[in-house]
Amino acid sequence: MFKFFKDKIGRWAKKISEGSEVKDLREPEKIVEKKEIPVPMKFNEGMKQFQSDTDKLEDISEEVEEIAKEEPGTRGFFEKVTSRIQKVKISDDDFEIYGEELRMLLLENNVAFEVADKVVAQLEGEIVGKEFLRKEIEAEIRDVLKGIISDILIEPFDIVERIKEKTQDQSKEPFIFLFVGTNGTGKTTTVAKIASFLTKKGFSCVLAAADTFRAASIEQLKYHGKRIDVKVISQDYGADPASVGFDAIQYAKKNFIDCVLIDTAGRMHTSKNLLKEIEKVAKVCKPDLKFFVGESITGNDAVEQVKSFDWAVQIDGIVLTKADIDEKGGTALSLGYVTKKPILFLGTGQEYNKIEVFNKEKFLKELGL
Ligand SMILES: Nc1nc2c(ncn2[C@@H]2O[C@H](COP(=O)(O)OP(=O)(O)OP(=O)(O)O)[C@@H](O)[C@H]2O)c(=O)[nH]1
Ligand SMILES: [Mg+2]
Repeated sequence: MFKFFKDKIGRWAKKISEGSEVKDLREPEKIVEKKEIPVPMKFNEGMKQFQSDTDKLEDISEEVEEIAKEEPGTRGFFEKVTSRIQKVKISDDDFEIYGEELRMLLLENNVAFEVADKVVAQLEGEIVGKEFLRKEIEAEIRDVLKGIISDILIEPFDIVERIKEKTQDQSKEPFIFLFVGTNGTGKTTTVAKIASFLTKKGFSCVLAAADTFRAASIEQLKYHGKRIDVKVISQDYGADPASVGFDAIQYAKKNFIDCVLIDTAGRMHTSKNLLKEIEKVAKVCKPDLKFFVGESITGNDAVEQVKSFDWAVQIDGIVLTKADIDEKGGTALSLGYVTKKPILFLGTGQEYNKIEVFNKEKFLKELGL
């Protein structure tokens, strides 16, 4: 997962560190001219001379030891050491080039324009004009980027706790989930995966086959229900989806079932009528959580989708499916940024157990940050 982003960010940070303005830390009179360097020089002699030349510098003994372990080769001792203590400053001009490269890199990796702009502008504010030690710049830029991206991703809440809060109450009201999204993003599979996840956590579940539109959708949900041993409430094709959801809630109340998961038909985010229909399901069923199910691989299009569904039903969280076949990873950033809603689950395959509770730290690591 997310391999592309990871490799490229590393290379970009390296490039900016190599290409930026280089300043020599040493005072001018202490700079040892290249011609004065005896080559080849024994390590101990070199060390002594270097230390007397640089006694005002910070402790670099660790680096020197590291260099000493290097194969004796073409690079002179001083060349090796000084290259490690050079300071690098990223100027406005440097950033103009590298910032643009980063923007392109983010866009290529499915990060939406507005999010890429924000990341680049924020990074510019934090690194331009600042001095970095050359050997540390790559790590420092990664850290700054990590902070920026971490702030964009909304911290996910614990759905198990949310369910407990509601279902432990004496009212015995079931906890209701509504799943929405465009066609084929993985809603039905996600309903089954989350029901299976919740069953393992000790909650009883019922599924509502509220996709009464697509051919074979009811049979598909019933097939999943059978395999995970969860009851499915359905009506006929063409029935009102809100009424199917309502039936499932009544069934849950009567049978003391903890959770109702309502599957809905995939619909274009541009269709006002279909968005009105999903609004009605939300009004009638009053879900506790409304999940937008989007594909990790969709990129910029998913941004438009999530905006429409959020506008129609005010989503509470996002499930990103097909993360297993996404090498980029930018969609999570974009959706989180435009909705200010958390990613709660990642779909990572076609089996029921291929669902992960979204973990920000793990995700940042996957991105190589
Ligand atoms: N690789 C992979 N495939 C997935 C994942 N989630 C769903 N799928 C596959 O995506 C396809 C569509 O899944 P569905 O669950 O039917 O999607 P849907 O959103 O309900 O589709 P509609 O009801 O037609 O809108 C199926 O082949 C699923 O097996 C995932 O996390 N990873
Ligand atoms: Mg479906």
